[in-house]
Amino acid sequence: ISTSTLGFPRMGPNRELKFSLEKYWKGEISDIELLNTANEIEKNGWKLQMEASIDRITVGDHYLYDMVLTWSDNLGLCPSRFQHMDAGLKRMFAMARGVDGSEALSMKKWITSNYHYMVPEYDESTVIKPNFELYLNDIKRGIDYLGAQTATPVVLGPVSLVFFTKISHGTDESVLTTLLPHYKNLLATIAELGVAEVQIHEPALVFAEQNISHLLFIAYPAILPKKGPVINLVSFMEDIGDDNYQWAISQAEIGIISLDFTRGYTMDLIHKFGFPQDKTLGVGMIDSRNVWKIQPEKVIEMSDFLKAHVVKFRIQPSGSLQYLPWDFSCEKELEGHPASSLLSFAKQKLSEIQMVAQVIAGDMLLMKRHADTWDVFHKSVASSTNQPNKLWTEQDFVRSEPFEKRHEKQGLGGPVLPTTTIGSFPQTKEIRRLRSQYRSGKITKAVYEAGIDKQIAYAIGIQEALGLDILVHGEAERTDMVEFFAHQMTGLLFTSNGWVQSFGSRCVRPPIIWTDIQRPYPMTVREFTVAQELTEKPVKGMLTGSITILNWSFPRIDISREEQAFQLALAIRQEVKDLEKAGCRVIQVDEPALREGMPLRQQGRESYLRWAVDAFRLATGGAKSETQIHTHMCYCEFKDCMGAIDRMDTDFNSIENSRSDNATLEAFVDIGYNKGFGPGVYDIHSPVIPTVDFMESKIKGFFTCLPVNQLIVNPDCGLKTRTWPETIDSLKNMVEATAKVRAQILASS
Ligand code: THG
Ligand code: ZN
Repeated sequence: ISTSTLGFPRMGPNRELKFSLEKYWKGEISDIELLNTANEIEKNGWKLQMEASIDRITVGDHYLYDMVLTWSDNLGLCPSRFQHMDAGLKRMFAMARGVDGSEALSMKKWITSNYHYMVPEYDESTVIKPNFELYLNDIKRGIDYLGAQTATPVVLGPVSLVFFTKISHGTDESVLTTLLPHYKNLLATIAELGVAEVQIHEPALVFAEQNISHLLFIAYPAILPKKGPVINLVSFMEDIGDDNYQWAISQAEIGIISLDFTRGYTMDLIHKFGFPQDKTLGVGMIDSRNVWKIQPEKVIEMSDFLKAHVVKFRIQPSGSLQYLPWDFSCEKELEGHPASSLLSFAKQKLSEIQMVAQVIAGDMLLMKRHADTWDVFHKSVASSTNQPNKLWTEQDFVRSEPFEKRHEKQGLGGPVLPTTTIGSFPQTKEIRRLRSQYRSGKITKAVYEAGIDKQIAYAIGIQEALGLDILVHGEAERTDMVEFFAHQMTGLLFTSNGWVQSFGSRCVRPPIIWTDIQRPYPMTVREFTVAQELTEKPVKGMLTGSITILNWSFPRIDISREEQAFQLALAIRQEVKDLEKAGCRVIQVDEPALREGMPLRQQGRESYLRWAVDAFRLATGGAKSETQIHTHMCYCEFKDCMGAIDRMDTDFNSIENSRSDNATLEAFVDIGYNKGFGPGVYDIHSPVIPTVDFMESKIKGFFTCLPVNQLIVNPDCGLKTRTWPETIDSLKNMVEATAKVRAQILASS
């Protein structure tokens, strides 16, 4: 049985690409040096895949920043504000990060994952001017190293490129038509290189409810060479839906269809429409988005299924391995841990692919060994923890009184239009140094805490001076909003080097949910208390919600995500109780990833939103009526889950808004949202200080949608990425703008 991969992590075993990129951006190394590093990492990955006897290994896909960005740049798809620059790396990075005065392309979450892609733009001045020199060189290097039978070029398909592009001139069809001749040429050039196969990645196929058929029919087979490499049509993250599946199996020029069997309803499609005998099925059954090794019952099920329905197939990951860290064996602290036999990072996934291929080929001894490993886990690890089942009742999901009653009791004595911030304040060098000294044991806990308390005092002092109404302690003690909480719970594992690219050079280290989750001691009460003792004004307790912790971790696969979300929710619920006991009157439970976890397909959405919102309600339902519960959400469109947001039953909700006019606000008004609301009044990501006038009119704009007493004034989230001077100047203007609006309200009443 043959095997294939669809992509490998690009950061390198020790994030070599990240550090090289950051040096290059600072002007410390040349583009040659940057490319050398990238090529070394790529070769390192090829070597591992070759040693694992993978039959088809991808080449041409070692993107320096992002796949969509590189492809739009190679095609010359350049918005007018960057056209004064020569094509090349400088221009590509300018599009990714912005350059004096020209705003970067916008960034969006990549299909239900925590990876982000850059949104290409097509405007009236865009002229498609392809330059595939670098790409073709990469492919030649791949062929030299791996041989033309193994090296498999990756092409981002034209339909997906158009699908992800923001088009302000023409239609998706007209842009597609412009692109097609260039795709045709490129594929012909690749064919001349003599490779056996080309992967055309068409992730847009999984957006089955947004009809892309017309684009597929125009694009294929117009671009495919009559002779040459076998075409492998690749999709991932979901099933591709009835229409796209039927289209794919009917294309004579497509020899291989790669599908994701770890999410969505892919098996149903094959049951329904069959799989053609003359094509090869790329069976994406090794989860490229989770470190847990496949469950034995899944292997058996798939083996039976393939025998019954498919003639030609190969075993592969469900998508690129870029969503996984590089190598588990680098985790020295987990050496000998039972996890080491059950978890795979990218490198270990390669052996997992081979293991599954051999089991499906009939090696039952291997199967038994794998099943035994899981057995040991269930008998000796998972079952030795306390199952928190039935630790909650119906009432635990409901606040003791409805919003109107709570609202009356929550008067904090502040003015109308209370001002606040989302939670974090600038993470200075000094703060980072303090944390790292503590982590490495260079300073004692007492010294560390004294250092943190100094930061808290500074943050409180600044907020008092600015005249903000609801204060925050500033989160100096926190690195990542998930990591910080996960570290203080039992049942999760941490890696020291398990980095996964989030966007550009930025990475995260998702925790691994290992057994049942418990919160043995308060996680945030100390810092809250330090802050609250310094001020008469209410200080917000700042928590990360259970859905966000779940989505930004690697969850277990042997129990449901719902069960894990509820376990996490109970931990947060205890924290809410302890914060209340410490005198906290306002508690914010952030859920930035709530929307991201929503399945693409309509049929999965309702149940997800039910348990996800239930988990939030379990976390916050125990709060007293007098306690104001806030939440904060960002990075997404909310229109298709407004009912769910309402059902979270928070007293206040702040959302990232500054870049979306009033559209998000209007969506809330449309559903009759009657609780407190804090749409961001300025964009934190821009270094420009927002003026008083700008924010005054922004706030007044909100009145056209919502009554004054429902509003709270806050910026968007992310102040931790800014400096103190910028933060202070911006917030000063925000408070002043609010004061002006308040005065006008007073005068007119
Ligand atoms: N935490 C986690 N996931 C996230 C976010 C988060 N996903 C989406 C969103 N926020 C944006 N993502 C990031 C990811 C990484 C970074 C910033 C925003 C970042 N990382 C540091 C780096 O790569 O240098 C590493 C940080 C560290 O040392 O811990 O800055 O907030 N889980
Ligand atoms: Zn946010």
